[in-house]
Amino acid sequence: MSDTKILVIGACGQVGTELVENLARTFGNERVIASDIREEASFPVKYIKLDVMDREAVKEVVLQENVSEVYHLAALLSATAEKHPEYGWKLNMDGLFSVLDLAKDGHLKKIFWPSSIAVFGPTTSKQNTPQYTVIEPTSVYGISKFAGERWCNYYHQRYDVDVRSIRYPGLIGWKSLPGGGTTDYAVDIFHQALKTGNYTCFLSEETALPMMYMPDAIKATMDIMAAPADKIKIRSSYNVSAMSFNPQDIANEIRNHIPEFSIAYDPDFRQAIANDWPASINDEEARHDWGWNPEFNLEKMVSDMLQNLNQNSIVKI
Ligand code: AKB
Repeated sequence: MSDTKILVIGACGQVGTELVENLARTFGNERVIASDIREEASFPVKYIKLDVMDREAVKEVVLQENVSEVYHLAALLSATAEKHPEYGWKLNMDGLFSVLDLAKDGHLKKIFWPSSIAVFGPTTSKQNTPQYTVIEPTSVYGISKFAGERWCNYYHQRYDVDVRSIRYPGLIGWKSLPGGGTTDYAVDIFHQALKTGNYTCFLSEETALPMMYMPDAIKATMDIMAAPADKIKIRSSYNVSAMSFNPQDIANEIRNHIPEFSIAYDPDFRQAIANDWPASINDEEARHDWGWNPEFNLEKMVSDMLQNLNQNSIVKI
């Protein structure tokens, strides 16, 4: 821990915003650097504008700042990548190679890179989807994440790169607005429930998807990175899960706090993406290998989300 220096790439995103805070709290502000494509950003740590597609710039930051570990979060999510397929593939893949090659060349000790439930496709069993199964992604994002998983495993096997990965489900948090994901209805719904008392959902009411509250996602991310290397048996990416619900489930739970809340359903292009994803995930390997154990279920998450959005006046009622 004494010589740990962490660079978070894509720090301004939904995960990065909270991950930087938690890493700074654990390791100290001076041991964490936040970076993203934006000119400026407000973090409790040093911020550097960085384009992950610029390999030389990434290498320069890693060497100049004596970075030992990279959390590489920058990516185009599912819905946005469908609108910009070539850029989505390029950003998601070239960005990963920028970081993997630095580790291969001995400049990094450890890498975290997130995969996603998006790697699963319509030929995968939807209920309690296992770690090892048929994987035929149909979205640009899912294809890039599955390819990335195979490259992470290759770089570990061939070059002994210590890269660790988890397949994020839909993530829900109150500290940042969502950024182009198919599961992001589950964030938007809270903001609309508090602002207007109603929400029109872009997925159908019975579309069940694997979901996770952000505190659990941050816990999984930091736990897999803290685990001894010999505990990480899977070097593609681990299934992780916390809960599974559909838009009607979360609307009903919100109504337990806001009785007058109403929801309508108007599925758009994101319905086709969601239709190919699992409804629930089996994560027994993550629980066995490195002690994964989520804290939040739907009831606890809804209560915490509404309390924080209210208290932090992020949403004007
Ligand atoms: C998305 O919806 O694209 C992401 C994901 C499931 O990885 N939240």
